Amino acid sequence: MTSTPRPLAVVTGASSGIGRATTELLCKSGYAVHVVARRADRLAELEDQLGVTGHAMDVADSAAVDALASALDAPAVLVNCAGGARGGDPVVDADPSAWEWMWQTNVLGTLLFDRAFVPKMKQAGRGTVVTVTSVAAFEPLPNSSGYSTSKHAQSALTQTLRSEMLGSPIRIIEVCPGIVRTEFFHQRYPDSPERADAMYDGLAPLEPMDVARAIDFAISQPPHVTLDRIVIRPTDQAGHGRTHRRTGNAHPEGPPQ
Ligand code: 8X3
Repeated sequence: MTSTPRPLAVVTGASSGIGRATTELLCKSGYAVHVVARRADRLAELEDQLGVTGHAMDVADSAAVDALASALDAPAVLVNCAGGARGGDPVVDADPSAWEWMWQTNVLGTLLFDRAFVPKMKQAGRGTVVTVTSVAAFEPLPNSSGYSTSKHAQSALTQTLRSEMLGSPIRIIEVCPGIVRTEFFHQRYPDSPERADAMYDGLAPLEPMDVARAIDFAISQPPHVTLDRIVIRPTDQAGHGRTHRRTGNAHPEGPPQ
């Protein structure tokens, strides 16, 4: 008796946070998951714990992305989760190298993975692409211009791809999370762990698994159903930078970004 091969999934930014939680759920659902991240040690842990296959690379490395796509069959699911923010300065003090990193990782990284894998999905006659953007993809926030512009661009890329896929069975899903308890703020403010921790003061943020469940739900809909754009926030957040906090350290408009 021959066994049916498991459907393939590719997840970028899988070493922590939403990417990792999504990988866990995809494994539970029976996907053979290929995980992409920069940190090889984290990938090795994931391989041990979840039985996934790790690929240590930068998502903005076009040759590496193309080589990975050539080595794999068409995935049933691609999750673009790699990304992040660097710094929190006003526009007039913006650091171009931080902008470059954000645009490379958030925008170009998504483009390279879409460009490498979507044609294979089309050829296979099925596929779902999930791109994790942010509430910053449609709500700019002061002191967050590099992140917000890159997330707007990533969202525009995703919406454009959806239009271009019209008439094909490929589903394009955008997930826009608000505040999630991840390494996001610590990577954003590496020199100020206090500033990073303050982002969670007095509120109940989303946990990575909250977002992963939404992704899992979207993926598991019947093929004719596309959850086009999912906005998911903590109940304590009414807008990007607009939060309800229960401590004395209240930030009615959010702490300075
Ligand atoms: C980050 C969203 O609200 O934590 O993507 O700044 S927020």
